[in-house]
Amino acid sequence: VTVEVDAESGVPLVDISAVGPTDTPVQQIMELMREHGPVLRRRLHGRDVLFVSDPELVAELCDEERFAKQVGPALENVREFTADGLFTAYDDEPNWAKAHDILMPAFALGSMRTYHPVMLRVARRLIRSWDARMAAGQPVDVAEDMTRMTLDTIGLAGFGYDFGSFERPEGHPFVRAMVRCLEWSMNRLGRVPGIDYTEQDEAFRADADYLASVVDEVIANRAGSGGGTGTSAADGGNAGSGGTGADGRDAGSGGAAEAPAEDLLGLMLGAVHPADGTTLDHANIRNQVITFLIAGHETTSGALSFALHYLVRHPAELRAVQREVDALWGDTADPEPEFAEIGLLRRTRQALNEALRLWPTAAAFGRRARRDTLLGGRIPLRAGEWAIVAAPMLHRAPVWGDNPELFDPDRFAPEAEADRPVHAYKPFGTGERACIGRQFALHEATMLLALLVHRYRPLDHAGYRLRVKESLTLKPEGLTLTLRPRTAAD
Ligand code: MNH
Repeated sequence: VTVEVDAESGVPLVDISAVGPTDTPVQQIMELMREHGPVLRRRLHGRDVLFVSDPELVAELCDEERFAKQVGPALENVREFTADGLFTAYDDEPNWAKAHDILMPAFALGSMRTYHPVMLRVARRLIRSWDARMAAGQPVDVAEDMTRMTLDTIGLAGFGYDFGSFERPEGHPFVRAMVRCLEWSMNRLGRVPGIDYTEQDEAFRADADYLASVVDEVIANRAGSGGGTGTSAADGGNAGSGGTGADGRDAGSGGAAEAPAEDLLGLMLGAVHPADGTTLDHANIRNQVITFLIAGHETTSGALSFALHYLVRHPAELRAVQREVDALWGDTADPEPEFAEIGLLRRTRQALNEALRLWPTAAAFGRRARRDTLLGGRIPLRAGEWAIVAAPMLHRAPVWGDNPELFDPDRFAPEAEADRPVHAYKPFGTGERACIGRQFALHEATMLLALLVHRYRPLDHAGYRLRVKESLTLKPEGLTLTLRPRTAAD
């Protein structure tokens, strides 16, 4: 790694070509920023990217008058399999505004009420699975089960489609193909000129085609839906009917399931744009479904996994969350959380916010200058040039106090929040391209975390040391826990 500081702007130019971006590029940027400060230009094989985590400069980048979302190199790669879906659409692509306008109502806070029963139903799948593990004295793989839970939730709530992930020892193949596609998107950023990557690209293409085939099945299930027996997703491996079994137990075994009145797919297939009366075309709907299946579960799963990790690591914080849920649900064996109760779970929500501070699972977002400008009065950006906000370091900036590595949910007490600059916390991006699924994610995650700490005493049986795995998003790698039932003493 070589470094030279630009005399005019004071921005260090750090050339990492000798080491490459490694398999943890976000953590590499964090290291570089710890060493060279909160603004730096990273050079890799002649390509330069400006990374920013200084809260004042980030506040400028979040000014929608001066900057807009940039589909940076990482998202350009994701675009290879999500095209003009909401996440990877260019600002000026007509389908972005169209899909945004059609789908917004489905993500208003009030709409969460319609997803709540489905979220609870899938939360119970995870609990049943964890009960069985507990009874057998076996540890649970946290990130894997959180991923099962979040995938089944977005599948059912968004598209009336049941991935039945808890019935599958290896999880749903959709998840593995998706993770490989995300890894391809990430690793492609570090390609060395002159090397042949045909093999990787062909494997990627096969995975992307498979994702598309699952999505076509999700759509076909609806289009021709008389409901009824579900066919399993494209691997052909899973028989059985979706939905709720006669004994009231939720079998969750794959395929079509009853959808809420107006879910995402219903909106996309039916709704006409308020302004021009047109609907989304088939190709775009396919891109949206694939986008939501990915964006709608991968990051939430990581957030839940980090939150549980930190609660286990900080027993006093775990007890604080347990006091909160106990006050609501007492020692009821199987609480029936109501929609409105989830909003009361402040302490649980604070723990999640704090986990997302330390490890914002979608760690970076790009901002493009709308016109020639000077960032911080000293860093020139031409119209069209862009910078990347590195959220994990923004979230460790001096405004967070002198021990930013400490997991401390009190940082999200209302008084503390009022004292902080508004742009110091950006786990969900910014502006009109900020996360559309934020309320969805927080409702789902808060409810599950609350139900888990209400029911179990989670134990670190293996002396786990946090390792953060990067596949474009972040997850704690290899986190397993054993579970005990709560007793009066804990
Ligand atoms: Mn989500 C955009 C983080 C959960 C659907 N999401 C973004 C962005 C961030 C983000 C950051 C902005 C990226 C950028 O500027 O380039 N999202 C998260 C996190 C969680 C999350 C940390 C969970 C925790 N996201 C969800 C869920 C859904 C979802 C759940 C769907 C149900 N997110 C989206 C979509 C976009 C997005 C769609 C793109 C919105 C747009 O550009 O119009």
